[in-house]
Amino acid sequence: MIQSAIVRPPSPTFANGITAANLGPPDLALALEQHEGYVQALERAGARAIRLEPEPAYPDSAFVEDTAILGDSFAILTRPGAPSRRGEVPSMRRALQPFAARIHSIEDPGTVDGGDVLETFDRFLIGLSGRTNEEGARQLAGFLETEGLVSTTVDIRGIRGLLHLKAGVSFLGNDRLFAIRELHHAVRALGYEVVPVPEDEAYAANSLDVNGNLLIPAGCPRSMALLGDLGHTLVELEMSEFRKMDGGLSCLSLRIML
Ligand code: CIR
Repeated sequence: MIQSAIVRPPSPTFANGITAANLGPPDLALALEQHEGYVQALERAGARAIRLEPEPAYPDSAFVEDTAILGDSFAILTRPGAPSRRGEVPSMRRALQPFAARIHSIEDPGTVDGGDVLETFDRFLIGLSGRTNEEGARQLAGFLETEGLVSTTVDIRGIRGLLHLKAGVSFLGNDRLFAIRELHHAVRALGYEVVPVPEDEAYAANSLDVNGNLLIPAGCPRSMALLGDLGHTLVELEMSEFRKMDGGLSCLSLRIML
């Protein structure tokens, strides 16, 4: 059960963040509205929202998921792959202190973005990407092992346009993953059952289960039909302004199970 979720609204510098999306600049007022809709969906799903202050010094700081990986009693603070994002970590350390009995940290020269880390029923998948390097993945796997958890790397560096592992795959429960075509082979080889993301709806690959409610970006009707037929309770959310900044649903929160 996800008890709480850390979120941070976008700040007035939001449009200065990193993006390769080519969808134009985000509208801050609309982004704030969409963020509020997201937070309300989390709360309706039973997760208490812990709202951090906006951080104008860090334009990408609304994407809180990239700064930490959480277990049931520990946190692993990341060292984000983009140097402009590393200053987001200290305030996340402070926010996590009350929840984590143990805090580990990825150290230089390792880099990890939380968007590359997908927790499934039996292990964590760690994407090797332009943001998460081999040394970061090695350190992360070591911390997870210390905590009694298993992990496997998935190399996404050859997949054009895929920023993070979780931009291409989400966990649907049991051994089932919702994945873009480019990842089918890799995740099937690991023993997962694949639900294919419809070709023209790749953005839906970053869907997020919150206590049995599957949050899914608006504008993906084929994914809605497919996942609805599989029995999921769906919550559709407007994400256009975050998409412009290469962000998806999962990256807007850090979920706490305690
Ligand atoms: C970045 O490039 O770092 C941000 N503009 C987007 C991060 C999205 N994070 C995520 O999907 N986990």
